Amino acid sequence: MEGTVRYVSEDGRPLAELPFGEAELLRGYRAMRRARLFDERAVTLQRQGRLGVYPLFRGQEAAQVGAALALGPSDWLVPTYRDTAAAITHGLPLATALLYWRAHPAGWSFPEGVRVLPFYVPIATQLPHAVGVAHAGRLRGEPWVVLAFVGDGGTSEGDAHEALNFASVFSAPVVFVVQNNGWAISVPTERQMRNTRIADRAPGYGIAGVRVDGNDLVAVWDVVRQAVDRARAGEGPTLVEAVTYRLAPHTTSDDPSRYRDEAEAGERERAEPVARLRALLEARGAWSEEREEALVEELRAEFDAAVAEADAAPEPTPESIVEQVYAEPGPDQRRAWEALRGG
Ligand SMILES: Cc1ncc(C[n+]2csc(CCOP(=O)(O)OP(=O)(O)O)c2C)c(N)n1
Repeated sequence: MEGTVRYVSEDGRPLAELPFGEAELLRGYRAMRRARLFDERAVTLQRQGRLGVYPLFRGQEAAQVGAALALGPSDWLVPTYRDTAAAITHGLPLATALLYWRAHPAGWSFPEGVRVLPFYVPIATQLPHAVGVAHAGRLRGEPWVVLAFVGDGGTSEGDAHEALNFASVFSAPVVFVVQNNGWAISVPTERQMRNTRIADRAPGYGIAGVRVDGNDLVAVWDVVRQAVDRARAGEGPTLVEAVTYRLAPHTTSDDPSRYRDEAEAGERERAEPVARLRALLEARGAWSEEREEALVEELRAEFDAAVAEADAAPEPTPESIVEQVYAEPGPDQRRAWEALRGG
């Protein structure tokens, strides 16, 4: 991990003076633990038939939560399907996230005031959109910075190149966070690209690039915070490569044992982010088993309340499939709507 920003070792020892105080570290731990609980419980709901296909993020909590914590309330988050942890950290209500993964119309548009775009499933499509939001904000004199996520595989798409180039030329206030989690479904990073150091592409676009240990919450938070500050100051975009690992299957429909040596995943458990920050906090006397139990109980109650709220959403009607495609339905949508209504 040469040339990679890291503050905390895999066993939770500080490697440098930490840029955050205890209250911030506790806030970061809470947000990561909350995200992990969401992931665990979402899988259970999916197995019960109460969510559709669900993309897990276990092992990537620090990359997502650290980046989201670096945002201010006016900033926008543009997530891929993988980034529920980031979205709930930036204010997406848990019930809305559940409804989204339930493919319920009430989860298709996010509540007013929540500056999170819906999860993008087509790979890298979100990047030109993110740059557009950033550029538009500048033209309108809005103070927002846009944080866009993409996977290592997603960086091979044309959209990624177009977004990086446009953002560079127009100094758009955008931060690209690549979660390099080692795999694009079954394709390992080494088979996706010759140069697996994705941050090294930044100089080619004339922008800043940083490689960070994506399992180190402190490092991700600090690096992205600096990138957000630069963007806000008009100093242009940054390409942040967060090196992490997808401990879980690609989605609940995937079986990684078909393509991945699962001993590898077992080995990577050692570097995982939640236990790492917990070890750091415990060594400082700022965390304990009792505090953990109390937190988990509180988070379970929060999640249960979100499930109850999602369950109470009205049963969707068939025509809702086409209602939100355009502001004004075109002839095709209108025809589909009539047919779905039995007309
Ligand atoms: C345009 C497009 N092509 C192909 C797919 C199918 N697909 C879904 S996920 C995925 C791999 C993405 O890998 P990566 O960008 O590394 O993200 P990760 O899932 O590892 O977070 C592919 C090819 C898609 N969703 N969209």
